Amino acid sequence: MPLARSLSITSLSGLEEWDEEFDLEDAVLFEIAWEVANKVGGIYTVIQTKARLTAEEWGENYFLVGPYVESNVRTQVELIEPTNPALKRAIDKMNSSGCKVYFGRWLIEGSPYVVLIDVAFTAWNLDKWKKELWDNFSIGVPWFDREANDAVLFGFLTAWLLGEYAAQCEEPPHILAHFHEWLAGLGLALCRQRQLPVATIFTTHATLLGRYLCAGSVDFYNNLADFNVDKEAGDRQIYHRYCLERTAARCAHVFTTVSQITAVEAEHLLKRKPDIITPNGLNVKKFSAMHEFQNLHAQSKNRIQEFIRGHFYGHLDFNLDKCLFLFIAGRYEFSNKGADIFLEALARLNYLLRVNHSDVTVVAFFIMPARTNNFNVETLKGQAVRKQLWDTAQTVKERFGKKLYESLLVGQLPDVSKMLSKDDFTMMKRAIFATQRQCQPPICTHNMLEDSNDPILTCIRRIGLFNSSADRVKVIFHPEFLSSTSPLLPMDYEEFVRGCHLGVFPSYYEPWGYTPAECTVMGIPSISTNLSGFGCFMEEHIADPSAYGIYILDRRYRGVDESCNQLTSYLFQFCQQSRRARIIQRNRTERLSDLLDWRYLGRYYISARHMALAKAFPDTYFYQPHDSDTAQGFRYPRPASVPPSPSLSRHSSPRQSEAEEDDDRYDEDAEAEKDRLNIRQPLTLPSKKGPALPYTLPAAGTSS
Ligand code: G6P
Ligand code: 1S3
Repeated sequence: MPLARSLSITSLSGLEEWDEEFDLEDAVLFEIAWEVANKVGGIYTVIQTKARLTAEEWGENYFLVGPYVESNVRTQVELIEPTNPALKRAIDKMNSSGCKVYFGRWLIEGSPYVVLIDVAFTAWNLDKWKKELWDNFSIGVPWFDREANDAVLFGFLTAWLLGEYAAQCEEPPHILAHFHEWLAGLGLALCRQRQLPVATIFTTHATLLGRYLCAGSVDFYNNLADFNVDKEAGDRQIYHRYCLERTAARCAHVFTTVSQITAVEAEHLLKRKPDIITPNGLNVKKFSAMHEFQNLHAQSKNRIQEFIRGHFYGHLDFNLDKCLFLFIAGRYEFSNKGADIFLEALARLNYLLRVNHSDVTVVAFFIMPARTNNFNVETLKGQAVRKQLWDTAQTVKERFGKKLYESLLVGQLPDVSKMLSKDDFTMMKRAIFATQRQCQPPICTHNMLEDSNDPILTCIRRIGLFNSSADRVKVIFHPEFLSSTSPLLPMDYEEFVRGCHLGVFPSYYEPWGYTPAECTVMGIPSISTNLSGFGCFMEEHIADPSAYGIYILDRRYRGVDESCNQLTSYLFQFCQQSRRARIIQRNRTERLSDLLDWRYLGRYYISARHMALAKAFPDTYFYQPHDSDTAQGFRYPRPASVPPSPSLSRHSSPRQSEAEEDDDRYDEDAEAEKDRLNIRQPLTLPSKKGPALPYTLPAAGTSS
């Protein structure tokens, strides 16, 4: 059986190269999550992007386990015969006992093997398994909770699979099973209760109780240590889910979470301190030409501008060249994701831009899926009107060109006054008349099912940002994820992000936060918070984050109003930057992408796996605790081109002197090179195997 025994990563500029020499022996890795080949939220991104590196390390011995969802399998998975003989026997045995278990390759980077289990097919076992759950764990799951029922079925089926696999192996196997989130956690608890030869890891990507408490009106971070967790879970009718989650966390050989802030939360709410923090990475795309991502920004921005031309038809009284595109995107959790303070800050920014007579216009997009019944007529009409104007211009241009050509053919300069006919003028006037509009350009692109009590729309009504001519800040709410096949804004999410100027994610509850990380690797600046895993991670590893276009809002030590003022001032400063300053800032942002690459961050997952193997099979594996206690951690220094004096570099936006702005000889590449050299020199790097993130309690903080 081919085995990948060590992994060598050498391609990270500025960051430490690393080798893993841990001998995996015959170990087999199963990674189990409800979001394997099944996109629901952020965990899908974790697993899908990490697969390539994990497959490189584990080769043929890596299997992802998830639920069988026919529509997903049709588009993402190639079903094949199981490659591993023991696994084949295990799957055959389960299938002959009334289960439906499939094996295939997931068609993503790394093409990992997947075992997909049809939980509905085995639903006839639900009552029996719920009784077993009650008898062994005293956890009762109510009949009406569909998601929890799925968690029970999935848990028993994955434990069955692992047990069956162990039974089918000729030699005593070394199985490592990594479970993600509460929906998969029961399988872990069952492995331990049945004493299977399985080393277990549980990763929580958010705690159930944390998410629920933050969404309410609770002062979460100031009271973390004081919550009566059983009561809080009971009050919110999630006690059984909470018990499943806490059991998995408590039973695991190794317990991990995605950030330090969630580690503290887990310690208080799940009553176990994580053994290691496993931050989320991404697959970073490297372009051969250094400025390619800048070109992509310009191309995507043009497409967003086209959309804006249609959306604001009849009211295009602002300069598109001076228009900045801001956006927030993600799961529609109004206050957890900070949409509330973003709107409030936009209202304040609108005021500031107006009183300062700024020529900048800001368009803020809200991309958060809500219940709708399709696009609304007014938005579709906008794009139709734009198209008609374009077609009219093309027709007139063609006629004009033909006359010009004919005149030149006979050796004459054309009589310009006769180049356009009466019909041409009529057609153009008709097209212009069609752009008349009695209403303001719409805020929302769709017909909302709960328009009157939708939180974003209600807030917009209160703060009065109605896309009027006088407003310097316009708002567009697109309550559906983006798609390149949309008739309205035909762009996929990545293209859209590239075309924007700034991502704004002022979350109150955000264990990690992929959205700002995705912005970073595309070279787009972003605003996150010191209550998000990403924000804290960047704050810890970059000396002057805002110089790199990573603005971190303080939501921990400030009240809501103060945070909102800080957000407003970040936005206002951003609006004051010149184009050149934005370009330089994007270059700096993009330079951080190695830090977020799985090829760098994957090491924490690797450490977690080694730790679990050594705990479960101490006779075979030995895990050398790293010297993280003494490691200083690494830090990107502030860019060399940022003036050292705080007075000159307030908030570190890359503002040049007037002379630089006007100086054609100002060499942006030289500036970039200077920064790069500076990054390489003074780094203090983490230990080789090091999950070196220190573990500290956050100081008591903000109120919600
Ligand atoms: C990229 C392109 C430039 C373009 C600029 C616009 O850097 O390479 O050609 O001028 O984007 O930047 P802005 O921040 O104004 O969208
Ligand atoms: C969770 O998804 P969410 O948006 O509900 O998991 C993600 C992946 O670990 C994480 O990035 C995010 O903060 C969590 O909240």
